[in-house]
Amino acid sequence: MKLYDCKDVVNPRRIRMVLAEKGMTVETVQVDVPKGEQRSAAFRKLNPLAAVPCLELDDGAVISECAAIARYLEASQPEPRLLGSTPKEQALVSMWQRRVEDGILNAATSFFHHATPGLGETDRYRNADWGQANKKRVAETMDWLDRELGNRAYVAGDGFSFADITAVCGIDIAKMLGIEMPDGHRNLRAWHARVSARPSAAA
Ligand SMILES: N[C@@H](CCC(=O)N[C@@H](CS)C(=O)NCC(=O)O)C(=O)O
Repeated sequence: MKLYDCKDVVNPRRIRMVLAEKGMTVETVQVDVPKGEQRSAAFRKLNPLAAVPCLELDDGAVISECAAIARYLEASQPEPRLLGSTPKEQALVSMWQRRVEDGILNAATSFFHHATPGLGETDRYRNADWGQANKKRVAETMDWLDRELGNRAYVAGDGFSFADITAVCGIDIAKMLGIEMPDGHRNLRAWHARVSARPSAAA
């Protein structure tokens, strides 16, 4: 099994955190995303969408999309559970994972690609208004999450899950882009400190 990774960008960190939480190690190949290596013909054979992370299995199958990779890793090594145990837990993790992926992580990266120089490609479609709308979306989703975290310790319930991994990676990349957690968001800030203290957060 081989992970196509890049230390400089946000999505592969989600998978490095899953691996760290599960105590799994896999061979990794660094793909230089800032230099555009993911757009090479060789890499597009692995992932036609030209994005990392991807997990190449020993039989040659390639899995991309963090949620799909996390599902594969959870099925391969179920403990500790990151995608929930009961049907209800699994549905709540899936729901919140998607909400924070869309409203924080993907919104922050859309801001990066549309309203900043992004990765610098001249042929990439850009719409600065769309970038700013996504910046606003990150702030709105942080407001929502702050309210939700008044009722529970973690994003999807009482236990740490893949939804927390996506949220902390999204919030950290948003911060690097200048979108900070507001000072008044005490629940969100306490949750962020709790999750950032886990050894996997350094992955
Ligand atoms: N939905 C994908 C997103 C993957 C993605 O966008 N990865 C970024 C790095 S964080 C990438 O490789 N971008 C390359 C590019 O924009 O050219 C996932 O969940 O894995």
